[in-house]
Amino acid sequence: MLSQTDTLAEAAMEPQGRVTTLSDPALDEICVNTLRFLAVDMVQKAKSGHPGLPLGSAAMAYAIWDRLFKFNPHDPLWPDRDRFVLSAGHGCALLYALLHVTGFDLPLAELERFRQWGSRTPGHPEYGKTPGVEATTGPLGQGLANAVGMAIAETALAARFNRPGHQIVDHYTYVLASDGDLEEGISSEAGSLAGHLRLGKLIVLYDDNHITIEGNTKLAFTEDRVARFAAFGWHVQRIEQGNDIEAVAIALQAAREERERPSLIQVHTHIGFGSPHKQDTAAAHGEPLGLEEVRLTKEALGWPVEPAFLIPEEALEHFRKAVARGSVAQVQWQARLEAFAEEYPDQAAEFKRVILRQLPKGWDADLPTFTAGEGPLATRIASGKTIAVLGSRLPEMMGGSADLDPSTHTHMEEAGNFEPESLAGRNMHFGIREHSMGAILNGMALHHGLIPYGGTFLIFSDYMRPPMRLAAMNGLRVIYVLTHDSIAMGEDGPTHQPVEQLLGLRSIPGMVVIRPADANETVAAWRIAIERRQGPVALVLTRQGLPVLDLARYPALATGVPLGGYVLADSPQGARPDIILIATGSEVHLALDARDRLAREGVQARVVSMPSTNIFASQSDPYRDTVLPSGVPLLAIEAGASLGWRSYVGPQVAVIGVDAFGASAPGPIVMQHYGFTVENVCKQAHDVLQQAKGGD
Ligand SMILES: Cc1ncc(C[n+]2csc(CCOP(=O)(O)OP(=O)(O)O)c2C)c(N)n1
Repeated sequence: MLSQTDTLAEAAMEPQGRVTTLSDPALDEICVNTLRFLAVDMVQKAKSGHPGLPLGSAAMAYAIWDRLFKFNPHDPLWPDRDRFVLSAGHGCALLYALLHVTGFDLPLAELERFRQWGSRTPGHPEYGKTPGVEATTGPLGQGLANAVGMAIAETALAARFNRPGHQIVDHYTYVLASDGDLEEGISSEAGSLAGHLRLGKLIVLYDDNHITIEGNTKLAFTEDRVARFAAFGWHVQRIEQGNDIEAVAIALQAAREERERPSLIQVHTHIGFGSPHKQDTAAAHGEPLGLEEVRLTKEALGWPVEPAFLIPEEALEHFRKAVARGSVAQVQWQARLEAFAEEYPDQAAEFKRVILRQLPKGWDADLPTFTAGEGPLATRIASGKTIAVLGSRLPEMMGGSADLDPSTHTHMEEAGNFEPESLAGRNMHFGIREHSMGAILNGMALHHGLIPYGGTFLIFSDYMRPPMRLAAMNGLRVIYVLTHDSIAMGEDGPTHQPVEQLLGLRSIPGMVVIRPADANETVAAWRIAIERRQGPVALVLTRQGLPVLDLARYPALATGVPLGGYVLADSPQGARPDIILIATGSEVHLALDARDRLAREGVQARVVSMPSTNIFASQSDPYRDTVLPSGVPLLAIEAGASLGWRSYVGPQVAVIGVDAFGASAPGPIVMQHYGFTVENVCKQAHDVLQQAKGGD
């Protein structure tokens, strides 16, 4: 056995701080069985979970973690660590076992509390809850696509910061993916893009155990997966014997040396390996083996039946070498960073800034202010103009759209395209792949060092919703640019006209949705999005031109947007209003026009612009009361589902909304037919007032 000092000395000679562990098959087997049975015991004690994947894939996971993985258990977030994503999140007992034995801050007691209230070992990995968990996974396919995003981030940052003789960004992204991950369509979207981008430092181990919940994959999944990824442009390998650690390690090494293509290694394994009655069956997938079967499995693999949660001393000693190895790797990297800083002080400071996700001084200095004379201007175009400025001030901004840039206005002039030939480019072309775009954005955000954004039509946010939900759950700074935001987008008709999407996005906990009313509200919305470090922001923008509100006439606009909702135009006589018209986005202009007409009709209306119901909800009660004083009738106007408004502003609100699918016709005509006219708003306002007075 090497002592820790020997290990440090040996590791110090390795260029990457990696140690080629002296192979000791007997010790390897003990280590792998330690992982297997920690996982099995966790699931058994919790009386729920997934023992099959850990039993089958512990050996390949061990091959990565023991032989190649660059990580520091005592500093799980150091920037140049390799990333490991367990895309098959249901197998997380294996990951928790690895984290514990290698020395992360995850005590054995946490393993014993697997899936229990308040534990750091939840039923699927949750980013931020458990040190060493790089991404929240569980919805199959997401983790794989997150990893593509992480590999993109690594590649982009390496291109931006590395200099000859200075490799300060140089790490791999490893994924453990299952049949389910590869069956999900997102794996093809993400795999296709990864192959196109030639992400050579992305390595996927595919746990090919032929079993999913309903049985054998022959039921529904028979294509040649390896050929599929080869067709995507990946480097592919097959390993017949998944428990052959050396074979896996050799394949991983070959994958690392292949720098032009991402790698998929198909590894044949046996779900529930060792279990006499459950191996190779769906019964091993998602339920405890049962006490008797646990005993039989331990006996079959030569493992002591008691005690549960056994970690033999020699295994622990071996695993814990990761701590010394990791700290050496990190120290070496820090030395490289210092050398880099000597020669390139500005770039080094910039690197630290982006990794720490700080904004540079004066980042918002040149943001545009639009004047009324510049209207009509669609908010998507105002957004594009804002992106142009932000993109030049924030080199960490990286994004694009799902093949809709001419419509979403998400391109950054002069930032170049991110392509294999131009890896320092910052404009992404995600292709028509909204689902993976969302998950890739998440991976980019998880990596740190970038502000990722992605654009598509609001209607197609439906295609991106699973990763949007995860962005909110992970607390990731991802920005969505969602244009063509209502039935007013017109001729393309109901398939392209969002109705329930606003409501749907607002209902995601932690998602901030902003639907600005004009160009200046759009700039303010972008400011919020850039400053929000702990969660996603969806900017919901119009296709059609909108007037630019005159800041002299509506001074509240200058400061109102960060409050979510504010009094844009008070009742004309400044008295307590008879009614409050609440509107978002394009409908704010309708509300303003209605306010004028109502005044002529003897009704004093206040107009509240509410670009973000989510942000407004987080304001203090006194502030909300000043905007919406109790007792004043409310009428909300929004070209989207009316459901939701009661929870945003109170049970008494009346709503002019869209509660049916739209129609194909020019936008103004559609809006007119759905009641978005000054006449109808005024009529509804009178009705509301009538009802408030108790009339009918
Ligand atoms: C998007 C999504 N759909 C469905 C599920 C439910 N689910 C969990 S695991 C699984 C399939 C398991 O098969 P596989 O991926 O091969 O894992 P293994 O059986 O090898 O553990 C399914 C359908 C899920 N987690 N995510």
